[in-house]
Amino acid sequence: MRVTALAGGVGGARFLRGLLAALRADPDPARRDAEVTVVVNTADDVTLHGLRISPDLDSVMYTLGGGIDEVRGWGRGEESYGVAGELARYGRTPTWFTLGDKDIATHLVRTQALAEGRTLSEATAELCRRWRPGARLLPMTDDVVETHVDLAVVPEGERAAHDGEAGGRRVHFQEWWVRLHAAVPALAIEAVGAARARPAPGVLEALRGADVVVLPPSNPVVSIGSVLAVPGVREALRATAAPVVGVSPVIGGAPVRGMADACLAAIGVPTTAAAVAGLYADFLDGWLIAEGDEEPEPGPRPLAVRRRPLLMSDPAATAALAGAVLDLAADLAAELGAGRGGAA
Ligand code: FO1
Repeated sequence: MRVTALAGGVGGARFLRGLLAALRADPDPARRDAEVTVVVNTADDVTLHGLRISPDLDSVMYTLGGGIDEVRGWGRGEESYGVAGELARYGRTPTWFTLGDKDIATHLVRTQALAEGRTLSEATAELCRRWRPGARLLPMTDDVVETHVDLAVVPEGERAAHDGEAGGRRVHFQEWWVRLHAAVPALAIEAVGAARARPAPGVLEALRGADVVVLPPSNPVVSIGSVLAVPGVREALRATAAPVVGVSPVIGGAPVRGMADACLAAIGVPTTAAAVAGLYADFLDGWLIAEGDEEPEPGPRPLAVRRRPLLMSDPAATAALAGAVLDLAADLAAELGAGRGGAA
């Protein structure tokens, strides 16, 4: 069985750990021996202190490989910050993005690989040879795509860049997310470079050739949305014979974690499970929502909706949620196996 997931950072990584646990514990050998491919968002990537940093690839790699900082969901566990302290003493900025000493080794390996002309896919494969995540991690693209955010106002306490500057100052996503805590409203969020980006090797095949495609509860705008912005990805999701099943990242009008509401507000989408399903309506076949949440309006495709506890409060809860996704996919495969073909 081939399972392909799209994923962003922290929430996606935690879900994927539960998915792998559920598969590996399943008595059905098709599930137990499933090949899992994860297509990971790279639009959070940023170059700081001369290092190329891929936060979502690293969150997935460390979480599945056992090296993650469990509390934060990013960076390494048992970390020290000696280098970051030295950089600050040199007056190097930014200091708001804290790089741990062990984490820096990952960025050095990636940066050196890229400098030697290898691709992000190749650098990721090298890093995964150490971490052995138990799934194939693919960047969504090997081209540079970066999320930039147009701020609605000049951040509190900052000087306007020029007289009359009101909104529209453009910052890298990481500055908006980490330094400004997404507290400054965004006029627009753009995955810069996405329109010219090519899917990384294996990405389209992993979507078209899957038996199941899974959308973890990652940020629908800056994580899943960025992956969908890579030309060819959406078409592959529409065309795949696999059932595409997602988990709502929103419970009761609020994001489960992170600040997806700030991102949804920036694109004028309500923070509801139904509205997020609407962003995926042209390819989604199944959607898991929390007990009290509204079902999505009927869209261009039949959508099977199930209510499940969505809080990934511990590994067992996460594995149970992943199991519910696999069960819905199996039910849909049975139906789709019969009727698929005409579905646009
Ligand atoms: N998030 C923060 O809120 N503060 C940080 O200082 C920070 C550093 C950092 C370093 C490496 C890395 O891979 C991720 C890091 N993150 C940090 C998380 C990062 O902003 C992620 O992109 C978000 O969590 C969204 O995925």
